[in-house]
Order: sequence, then structure tokens, then C-alpha cells
Amino acid sequence: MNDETSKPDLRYISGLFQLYGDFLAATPYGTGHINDTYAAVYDQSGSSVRYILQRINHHVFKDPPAVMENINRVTAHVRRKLVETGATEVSRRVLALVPTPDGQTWTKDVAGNYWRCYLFIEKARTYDQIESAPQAFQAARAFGAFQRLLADLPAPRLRDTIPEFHHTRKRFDTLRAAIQADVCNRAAGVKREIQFCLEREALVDVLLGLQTRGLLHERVTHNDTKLNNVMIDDATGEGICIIDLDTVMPGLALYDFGDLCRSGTRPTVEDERDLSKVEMRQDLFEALVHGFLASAGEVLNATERDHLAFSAKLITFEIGIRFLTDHLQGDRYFKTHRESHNADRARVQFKMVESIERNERAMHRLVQDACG
Ligand code: ADP
Ligand code: GN1
Ligand code: MG
Repeated sequence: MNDETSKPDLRYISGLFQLYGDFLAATPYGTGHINDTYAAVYDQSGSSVRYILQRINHHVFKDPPAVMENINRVTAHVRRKLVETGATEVSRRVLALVPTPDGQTWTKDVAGNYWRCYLFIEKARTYDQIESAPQAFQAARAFGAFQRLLADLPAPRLRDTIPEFHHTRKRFDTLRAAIQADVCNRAAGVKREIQFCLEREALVDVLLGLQTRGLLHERVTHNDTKLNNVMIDDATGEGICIIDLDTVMPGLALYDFGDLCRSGTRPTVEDERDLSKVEMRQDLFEALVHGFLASAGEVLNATERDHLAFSAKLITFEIGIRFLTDHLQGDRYFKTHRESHNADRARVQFKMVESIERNERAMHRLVQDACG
């Protein structure tokens, strides 16, 4: 059986995809907060070959077939463009779905869970914590390139896999409702964090206002551009493949840049308990700006360029709001691994927001210099 609480029978799940050879083992893999990810190992005539098996979180993604339709279109488009431009190692540069025997990109197990399978990108890894400015540059260049490659994705519009995912006003209002409901009696324990958010309410309407005025417009964006969603090549350090494509859908370019700054400028893990270590590092921000502009610069308009520094603050604030909301609502959304985990994560985001606030003018000047 494969309900969500029991350990899935991964030999059986692997058998639902067109995998050759003999199943050896499958173990939990990665540190994502949403899906259940496993690395499955097969013996193929004497060679070990790995695959990624993922159980899609269908509480978060209410329409998994729509998610898979998006991913199939997006990966096919990127693959075609990479092939056309003569890229090498294409199957390490774009996720490759392994089909089921009847050619589908996903399947359902007997318990009603949705599964997919990808080729395992070898000789590369993801990082939960940024290590250097060159690595920040590489990550940003890869996310920017992904956005640029998808700028001409043919119609129809991609499906909204999580409607209003980055709608900062709605995220704020949901927090306010969670504070009022206080279903777990946790609000008293996070009074300072709540106050921090309430004082900054005005931030949440800025990009939405620019969008309403027609100064920002929708693009195909990734929407979950944290550092551990880009694979970094072990040998060259290149940001070789963008992964975790469930949230690829229409969004603002600034959501992608801003969210990358959240993890890409912070020299600690996302749930660091020693807040004295948490700060926005200007050298890392500079590397992110240069990396993003190197690949996506030519598609950004003046308003987008003008709000790159602001987006770092806004999206860090937004994700902090989401962690705090989840803490207040009883940890129903993000996976947690310890007591008050979401509150710890929220505190790190808010410490980053403060650090960005102190440095925002210098960050903005740096962007202006980089844009020339
Ligand atoms: P989640 O949505 O839960 O964050 P991800 O798709 O980001 O799930 O996968 C979790 C982790 O698994 C990634 O951070 C990465 O380390 C690893 N991973 C995912 N896909 C691949 C792949 N095709 N090849 C190698 N590692 C992968
Ligand atoms: C989740 O799936 P993962 O772990 O890469 C979340 C992001 C948050 C992030 C915070 C679908 O990303 O939006 O920014 O956690 N993904 C979803 O670390 O909600
Ligand atoms: Mg992920």
C-alpha cells in the first residue's frame, strides 16, 4: 500500500515506469519541503543507473495532471531549443521525464498518489547554502537563462498550478486571518514576528500596483528559484539544470530574481537558529545581479531592472509570511522536522529583510551600475 503515511513500495512504483534492468534499491533523497523524492538504483547489465522518483504532493498541487502537462511542455520546449543551438549534454541541461509503458508522463498508484520519474542528473548537485560569489553568479545565470529560453513558449498559456502563488497581498491577508483565528494558540509566542509583518504591510502592494498600471507584465517564470532548485556541475561549477518545475507558470520576472536572492545572498541555511549569522551579503547580491543580467538582461524592461533590489526584500518577506502563517496554522503546508521549525524559518527570512532594508540603497546603486 502507498498511502501518505506508510513507506511507499518503491520497487512497485519503479515498475510503473519504463525502466530497464534490475531494481536494486530506492531511498529518500534531497531536502525539498513539498514533494517526496527518492533516488532509485537499477542494475543495467553491470552498470548502476539512478533515477529520481517523485510523489507529487497533491494537497499542495491540487491538479497533478495539469502540473505534468506544464512540465512536459516546458521541458520539451527547452530541450528543442538546446538541441537547435547545438548544446552538449542536453539530458543534463533539462529534466527528462521517463514515461510509463503506455507513454504517459505520470501515473497513479493504488492508493491514489501521483508519481513521476526523471533521469538522474549525475555529476552535479544542489546546495542548501550558498558557498561563493561565483556559485551565486552561476545559479542566477541558470535561472535567467531558463526564463529567456521560455520567453517564446508557444500558446496556450501555462496552467496555474497554484493560483495566485506569489500574490503578496493575498499572502498578507492570509497571515492576518491566521493571526486572528490563532487555531493552535501560537500567536503569543511569535508576537514580535507578527508585529514585524504588520509594520511592513505597504510592501505587499508595490509590484501588484505596477502590474495593474501595465508597467510589469506576466512572463513564463519558475516561481520557486531557491538555490537548491538548480543543479551545479561538480566539475565546472556551472549551473547546469533548473529543476523542481511544478510551479513553472505565468508570473513576474521579479519573483524569480527576488526569490533567488533569499537563499543566494544568505550565507546560512534557511532554518539557521543563530540569527547573528544571518545577513544579506552584498558580494553575493552583486554576483546574482551580474549572473541574472548576463542571461535574462535583454528581456527585462526598465521597471523590472529598477525593482531588482526591491524584489529581494519583497519575496524574502513573502516567504517569511508564508512560514509564519504555516506555523500559526499548525504546520500543515511545509514539511517540518523539529518543534517550531516554521517559526525558525520565518525568523531567518525576517532577519534577511532587515538586512536588505539596511543595504537597499547600495543594492539599488549596484544594480544601476550593472545595468550601465
Ligand atoms: P521539492 O519540490 O520537494 O523541493 P525537488 O524537485 O526540488 O523537490 O527535488 C528535491 C531534491 O532532489 C533536489 O533539491 C535535488 O537535490 C534532487 N533532485 C531532483 N531532481 C533531480 C534530478 N533529476 N537529478 C538529480 N537530483 C535531483
Ligand atoms: C518550497 O519545493 P521546495 O522545497 O523547493 C515552496 C517554495 C518556498 C520554499 C521555501 C510549491 O520549495 O514556494 O519558497 O519551499 N514550494 C511550494 O524554502 O510551495
Ligand atoms: Mg525543490
